[in-house]
Amino acid sequence: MSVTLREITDQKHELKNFFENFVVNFSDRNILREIESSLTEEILFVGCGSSYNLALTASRYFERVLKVRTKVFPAGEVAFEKTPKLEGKLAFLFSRTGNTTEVLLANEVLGRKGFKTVGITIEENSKLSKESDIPLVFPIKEEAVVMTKSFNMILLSLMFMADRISGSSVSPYGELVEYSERFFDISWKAVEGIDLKRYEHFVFLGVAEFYGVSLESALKCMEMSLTFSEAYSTLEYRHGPKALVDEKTLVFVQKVAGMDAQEKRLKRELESLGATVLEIGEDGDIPLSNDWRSAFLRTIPAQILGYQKASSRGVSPDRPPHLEKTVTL
Ligand code: F1P
Repeated sequence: MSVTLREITDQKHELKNFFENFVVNFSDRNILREIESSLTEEILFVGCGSSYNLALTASRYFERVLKVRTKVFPAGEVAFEKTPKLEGKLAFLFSRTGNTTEVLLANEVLGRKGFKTVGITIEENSKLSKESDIPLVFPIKEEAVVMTKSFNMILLSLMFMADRISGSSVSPYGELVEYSERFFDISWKAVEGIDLKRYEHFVFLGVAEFYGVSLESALKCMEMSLTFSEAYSTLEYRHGPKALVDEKTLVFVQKVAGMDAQEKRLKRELESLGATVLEIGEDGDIPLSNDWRSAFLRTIPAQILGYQKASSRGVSPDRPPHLEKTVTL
């Protein structure tokens, strides 16, 4: 079996185990202390590729529930000091493998600027884990080149932690995790029902946290299936990108509370241009709560789509051309 498929499918059961055995007790004292003392400052979120998308998604939720100010940068911009003046004293650096050069350089630069760095990774023996001030190593095993389940598991943990710190309700997580197995099966069926050979262009739309999720969805489909894929903040799609829509376009909309009418109008418009539009969210084709906390489930349909499209094209999702698991400069 493909290692990538195995890791995507692991989520069916692993999300629940991980939640019950790790997330509910997850509260690193050092990090909590640092976050609490940084609440009036700006917190940096830094990463590359999927880890950048993860940083972006998590940062929006931190802002939402903790009322902190955040800035998100690709690690390369921090590493080579191309950012505006950096303020604050706490930085979250994301790298699944913990050995991506730009992230390690960013860690050094931030250290010199007096930041305390939190190194978020799944590899205990990685350089990031050794070189960051506060290593945060998640107990997740992931071997494939393409990052799948670890994106969702780390996102779930960080969002849960943000809610815990802010004192907001964490009970929706239990319900969402309970639903994850069914959500996986529904997503699988929905993708299986699509005539994938027909589509050569995937579009993912979402706002705020769900924009980060959409970027990650597009990246999955590109990496695995080598299909032109892009992501936009939902209504931005009208402002130019829709020029490329035709009957080979498959659009996924991440539904959000309060934008029902706009989402419906956009769907009708894109369908009239020939596209197929699937909605993820309340009353959608792939039903899911519109709560922001559902972000950790929302890349699953695209992970399945990337895998299925790769198979339909005879491409191996385990060996994406030109890609390596860790980019070293
Ligand atoms: C970051 C990353 C991956 C991507 C690719 C290259 O790696 O961009 O997200 O899938 O294989 O590297 P990491 O810093 O999270 O290990």
